[in-house]
Amino acid sequence: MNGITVLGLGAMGSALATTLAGAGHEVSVWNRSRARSDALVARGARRAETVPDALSRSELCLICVLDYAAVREILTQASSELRGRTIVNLTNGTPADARELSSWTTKLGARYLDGAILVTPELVGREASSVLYCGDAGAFSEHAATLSVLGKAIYLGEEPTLAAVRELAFLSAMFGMFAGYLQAAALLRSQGERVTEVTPAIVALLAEMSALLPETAAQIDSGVYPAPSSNNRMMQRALANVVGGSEQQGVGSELVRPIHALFERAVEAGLGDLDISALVPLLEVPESVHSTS
Ligand code: FVH
Repeated sequence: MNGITVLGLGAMGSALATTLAGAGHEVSVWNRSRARSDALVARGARRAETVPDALSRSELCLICVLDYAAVREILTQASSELRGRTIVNLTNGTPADARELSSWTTKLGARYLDGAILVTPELVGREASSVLYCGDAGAFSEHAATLSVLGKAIYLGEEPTLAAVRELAFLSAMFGMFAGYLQAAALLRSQGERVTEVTPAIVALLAEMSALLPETAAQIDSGVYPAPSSNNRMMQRALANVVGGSEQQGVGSELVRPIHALFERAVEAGLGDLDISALVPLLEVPESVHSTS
């Protein structure tokens, strides 16, 4: 049982299996739609016809599918095979998902690692690739060298929610950037401009803005918010113009209204003279009303 099992052969699962096989590991694969394993099998991977068969072949089992509902559906088909296995779940999910799956697999006798892949499938196994892990420390140290084939293996700690929260934070930053860019593109098109012509200037602006983030982070961590040259009151007015101007141009304002509302709340709370970093506490819901789902 020295091989590795990969469950789920979507874009990411296929990249994981291909990379592990390319590094010389014996890889067994299973996917709900059987045809998706054909290409890997043609390159030497071993096809498992059922989930129990796939799990029985390796101590180390990676799973990467659409969501945790699918993970649970898959592993439930082989719950009696979980004992003695290390399950590395690289599927995106919430902290509650991770906590629940960790508890369920552990009760069934498996060691559980929750992970988050920080790159697209094309980059798996390349220099730029990093994967976050949390959960069973012994399982991680035993398999760290194997997992490093996929990208830099970063262990965050035993708490099973660590990787999920970190991944959701990264996705929040990424989707925020893309949401802003989609609005920019729609506005440009409303004026008959070519998005490709203006995009290099947007890229330059975003590079300048993202260079400010370490300073913003220090303010957030210290809770000391300076009065900057670009204050929240000024930005609230500018955002009101982004909302109103978009609507005048026939562009939807659904992406920008929430951020305008947050700045409005900041001004009402007396944070108008401060830096954008002062907005973070406004997003923090008291612990007593945290949702567990
Ligand atoms: N692709 C990316 O850029 C990101 C990078 C960061 C990590 N994410 C997460 O990885 C998970 C898988 O993403 P994916 O890109 O591989 O997704 P798809 O190519 O759409 O493949 C989906 C696979 O999930 C299987 N599946 C879905 N539902 C079920 C189910 N109920 N039972 C069994 N398998 C299921 C699907 O099977 P099939 O449709 O081929 O039969 C695919 O194998 C995801 O969490 C990302 O957020 C990727």
